Amino acid sequence: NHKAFIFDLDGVIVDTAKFHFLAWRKLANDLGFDFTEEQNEQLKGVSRVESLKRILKWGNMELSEDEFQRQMAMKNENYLSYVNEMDDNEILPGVRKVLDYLTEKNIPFALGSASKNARPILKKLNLYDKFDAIVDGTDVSKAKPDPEVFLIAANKLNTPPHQCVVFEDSVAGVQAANIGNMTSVGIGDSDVLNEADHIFTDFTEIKIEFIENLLRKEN
Ligand code: G16
Ligand code: MG
Repeated sequence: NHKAFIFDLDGVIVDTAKFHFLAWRKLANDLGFDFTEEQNEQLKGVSRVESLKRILKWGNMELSEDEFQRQMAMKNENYLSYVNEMDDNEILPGVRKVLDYLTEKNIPFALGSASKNARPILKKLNLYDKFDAIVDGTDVSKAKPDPEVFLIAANKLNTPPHQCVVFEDSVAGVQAANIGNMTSVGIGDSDVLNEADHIFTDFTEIKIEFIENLLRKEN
């Protein structure tokens, strides 16, 4: 049976994906080019360093190591200026209902995020103490689609990977869950996330019966 749940942060629990997009886009614009929302899909779930590498490639640009670090720091500062305005009203619709259900039923759940800002964001959302484990960008060495972040989370939840369910909004994250032998639930566009075992547009579409079925289902 499925026994534990792992949630991505950006784009699943909270819509910080839009803040990442705004901040990366400003960086690109300041460097003299632009990129599309479609290209932005390739940044979701991807680490800060890897995101900047991809963006610079789109702009046909190379930066010195110092300048690379400086641009990353500026992006993060800009990103945090949005994050600092956030409170628990920003928790995406339908998410709390699922977390509350799991808490009530004593089913363990973890955060599995690529973000180095995950812990402060969870605190801002008043969710920090709800999670049985938190694994974020400060804990991992390999970025999604490598399953490292989810495998560490499964381990912390004392649950074998095949009994874990992962909620993800990114292609890289869905792939990481699949490679890690976990059940993947994609949150977002079904055309983009077609590799997921289950796909929902957002959490308002997820009924408690779906969670109960996952808990019953042999995997
Ligand atoms: C998130 C976002 C990515 C972002 C990454 C690193 O991951 O989806 O777009 O680049 O974290 O974030 P930071 O710059 O805050 O360390 P996730 O896994 O929560 O979706
Ligand atoms: Mg995400």
